[in-house]
Formats: sequence, structure tokens, C-alpha cells
Amino acid sequence: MTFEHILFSIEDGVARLSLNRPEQLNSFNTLMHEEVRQALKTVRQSSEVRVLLLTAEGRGFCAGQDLGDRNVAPGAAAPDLGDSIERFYNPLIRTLRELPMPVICAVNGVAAGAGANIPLACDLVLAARSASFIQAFCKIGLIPDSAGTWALPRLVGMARAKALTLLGDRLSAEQAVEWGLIYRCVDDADLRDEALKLARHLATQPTYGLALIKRSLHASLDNSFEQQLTLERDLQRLAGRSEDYREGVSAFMAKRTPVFKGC
Ligand code: LHQ
Repeated sequence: MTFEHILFSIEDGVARLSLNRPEQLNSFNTLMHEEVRQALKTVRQSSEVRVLLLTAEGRGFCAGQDLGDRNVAPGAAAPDLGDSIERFYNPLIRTLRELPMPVICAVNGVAAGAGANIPLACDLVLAARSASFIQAFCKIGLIPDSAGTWALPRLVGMARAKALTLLGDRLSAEQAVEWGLIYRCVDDADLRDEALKLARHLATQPTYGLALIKRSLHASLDNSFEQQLTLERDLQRLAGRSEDYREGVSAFMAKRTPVFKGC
């Protein structure tokens, strides 16, 4: 599979998808969207993949939509940006969130617009110390998309969500960790290795069980306490039927390292 705007590989259970339009700070044009969609379809359909690592090439992570593609000429009719959202951004965010495996995002540099919200749809976000997050939408008259308005209040609280989205200021990676927006911040030189180490670890873990953990945590944001208890019962029932549960317990009893298959 060859791509023009992304790099994609699968090795030892780890799928690596790297955004690769560095001169435009990896902003999304239609082709890049289509390539990402194709790669994610492969990830979803592969029985080999047990973790997805999303990264980017060059000095930035992603500057959101390629604005060159969405420039409105004087006198031209207003564009239907909702159509771009419906066709590209919403499906991308849904797919990342719903993949039945851990999704790690390594943010190597500036993440702006949709590029700041795509990481928030992933499960574990690591960022280089020099990276930053900018809800740039307000500067061009738009609203945060890619589920930013959903994720931000839940992650950082309404006061900070409003400040980030109404002011469009740059949030440093360290501050993003402090605010609970992302998981960890590491030295720039260590980002790739740390992200890969985490991915390789997760690729040896009980993938099916991890997918159920994701599902239960996502559901908890909308569920009542009682609904969540019921869901935990149901998902634990499924987890208990997995081969990895048998292996986990039998390895524990035998005081040996478990060998999980992911199912
Ligand atoms: C870019 C971009 C870019 C094209 C940097 N496009 N070239 C959804 C549906 C439909 C339509 C609308 O949008 C959406 C969702 C969205 O994502 S809206 C938000 C779109 N993104 C932005 O508003 C961010 C725009 N970029 C910036 O504010 C800055 O570039 C940031 C703060 C990201 C980085 O600043 P610097 O580090 O100073 O870099 P730079 O501005 O010099 O950019 C480097 C190059 O990348 C430059 O090209 P050049 O040829 O001059 O070297 C930029 O034009 C290009 N670039 N973002 N979104």
C-alpha cells in the first residue's frame, strides 16, 4: 500500500500511521483524509493489529484543515463546511474513538484546529515538551469541530474549555498535562521511542479486554451510576469468556508471564 500524504506500516501488532505533509504542517486536504480513512479501514479489518500509533512527520503535528483548500474567493457562494465535517472529520473521529484497541497519539509539535482535537479522540496522548495545542477555529470565525466541543469541557472543565476556544491561545504540552487534556509530556528527543515503547507494550496485552475497558469508560460519560453498574456486569461477562482471561489467570496462578493473543 503506497500513500502520498501518510506513512503507514504494521509490525508486531503495532499499526503506525504518520501524517506526512510536513510543509503544510500536516494540514488535511481531501487526499490525506482519504488515505487516513483507507489506513484506518485496514487497521479495523486486520486481525493482526493490536494497537494504533498515530504520529506526524516534520516540526508540526497537524494544523487542521488545509485552509488553501477552503479559501472563499470574493463574491463566491458560501461553502458548505458542514459537508466537510460530515464526510471527513466526523467519520475520522468516530473511527478513532471506536477502534477496538488502544489508540496512542504522539504529538510532536503544534496541533491546531481539527489537528488539536484529533488527539483527544485517541486513548493515550503523549506530547513532545515543545508541542502545543491551539483551538485556532475562533480566529477564522469557526467553531471547534472534530468533537472538540464535546471533549474539552469533559477533560478540562467548562471555564478552561471556554478560555481555550474563545481566545485561541497556545496551550503548552506541559500545561495540557497539568489540565488533564493529555496523558504525558516527554522530552522532544524521546517522543518517538516512548510512544513506540508504549505501543509495543500494549500490543502484547489482552486487546479484547482493553477494548471493553475503552467502551465502558466512554459509556460512563453519558450513563447514570446504575446504568454503568449494569454495563460493567455485561462487559465483564464478555471479558470472562475471552481466551486472554483464561491465560491471564492461569499465568498468575502458575507465577509465569502470560502470553496474550488479543482475543
Ligand atoms: C497551512 C496551515 C493550514 C494550509 C499552516 N492550511 N497551510 C473543518 C472543516 C472545513 C473547513 C474548515 O476547517 C475545519 C477544521 C479546522 O481545522 S479549522 C482550523 C484550521 N487551522 C488553522 O486555522 C490553523 C492555521 N495555522 C496556524 O495558525 C499556524 O500555521 C500554526 C499556529 C499552526 C503554526 O504557526 P507557525 O509555527 O508560525 O507556522 P506557519 O504559520 O509559518 O506555517 C508553516 C507553513 O504551513 C506555512 O506555509 P508557508 O508556505 O508560508 O511556509 C503555512 O501557510 C502552512 N500552514 N497551517 N491550516
